[in-house]
Amino acid sequence: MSEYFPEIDAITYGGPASEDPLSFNYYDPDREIGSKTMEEHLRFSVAYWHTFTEDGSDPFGVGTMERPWDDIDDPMEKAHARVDAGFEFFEKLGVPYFCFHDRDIAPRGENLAESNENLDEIVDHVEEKMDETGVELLWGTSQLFMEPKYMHGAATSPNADVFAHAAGQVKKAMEVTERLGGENFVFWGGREGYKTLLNSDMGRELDNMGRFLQMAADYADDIGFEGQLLIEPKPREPTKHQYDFDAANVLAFLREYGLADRFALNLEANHATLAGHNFRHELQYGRINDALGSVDANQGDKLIGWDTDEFPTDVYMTTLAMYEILENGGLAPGGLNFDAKVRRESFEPVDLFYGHVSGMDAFARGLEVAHELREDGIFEEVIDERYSSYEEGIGAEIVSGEADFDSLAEYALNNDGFDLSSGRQEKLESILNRYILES
Ligand code: XLS
Ligand code: NI
Ligand code: NI
Repeated sequence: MSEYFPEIDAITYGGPASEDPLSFNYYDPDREIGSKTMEEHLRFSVAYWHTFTEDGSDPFGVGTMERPWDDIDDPMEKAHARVDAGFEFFEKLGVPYFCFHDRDIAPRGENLAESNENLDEIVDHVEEKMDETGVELLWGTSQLFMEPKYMHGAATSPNADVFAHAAGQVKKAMEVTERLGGENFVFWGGREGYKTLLNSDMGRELDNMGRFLQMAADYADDIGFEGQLLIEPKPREPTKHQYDFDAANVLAFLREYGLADRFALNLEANHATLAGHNFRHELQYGRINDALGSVDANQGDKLIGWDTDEFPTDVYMTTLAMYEILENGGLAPGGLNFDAKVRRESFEPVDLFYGHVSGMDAFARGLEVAHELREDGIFEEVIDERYSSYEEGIGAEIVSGEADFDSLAEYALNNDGFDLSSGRQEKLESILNRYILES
């Protein structure tokens, strides 16, 4: 079998002083941080679509990428070559997981039956490579947005035949994910949203989306799929308004349709910023609602209003993300999936390695710092102190339910002193910087 990345050796840990950008400065998979190794904490995954199927084209220009499978014309042969290249890449990078959409790994056929056949043939190959390398599937998903039939949505399409087709496609993708031992199955509502309310019945579309997800959960039970079902929020793009806007919106939807026990959230950094939140906000919102399931690790550009899916290199962000993940008790069975792509100007295969290595290092360093911040109780102490008035006296009565408006008004009429304390934001920001830069 040919080697697709012959110029790259396995990436190894070189330590903070290493000047080789094809070595890890911080990611040392076997190193223990608290009770788990870095590998167990971080559960890194490569996104098949961004890494092996994109060509760098954008609305203003054609593809730019040079890829080792470029000269293969037959779509199935090309798909097989990508599987070999993919597993070579995963192994050289040293990631334990990958993620895919059904249509990334195998080409779409003339109809659903042919697409399913293509998928089966490629999945045989994927399964062999998984056995051979030990690389596992973090999650599978269905691509329900690329084909023209999905122009109005899939589960929320006004056309019932499209709803049925989407159900058939997801059914197959779930079977394949189950067969490959996938630990999660993701629903990102690609075109589940609207361009204009002038032609849309939002109530009916949401009801249909609820029906679709209920059927998916039922089917997961039917086939004994024990993985986690995840919904990935995103506020816009490709539609003007996506129904899965953000974590809070998705949780309200799941509760309305009785699905909250069956689905958790797959939260993506760039989607958080598009929704007007920072990444930590979304992670914390998921965590406090017991719904933080998995993470699409990337970052956006603050000056650009769309999903740029850049590799995460902002250590400030990765530190606070890892802080939330540690507070959550980890992500398993979820993980950190690099839903990220190299820029179209970074067209050489080696750039795929640079991108992933820098993202893995940024999260590994974030993990180290977040762990130390928690060990030293830096924020915990300040936050506990800030809310301490609820631990005794009138505060404890509010929390226990003993207090009501009568008793509180009486208390307030006899109490003029407020023992307020400083929020200390600036002090905390300075301590955080010291931990990031020096610990
Ligand atoms: C697109 C989404 C997509 C999902 C998987 O913006 O992030 O890549 O993660 O369908
Ligand atoms: Ni994503
Ligand atoms: Ni995205």
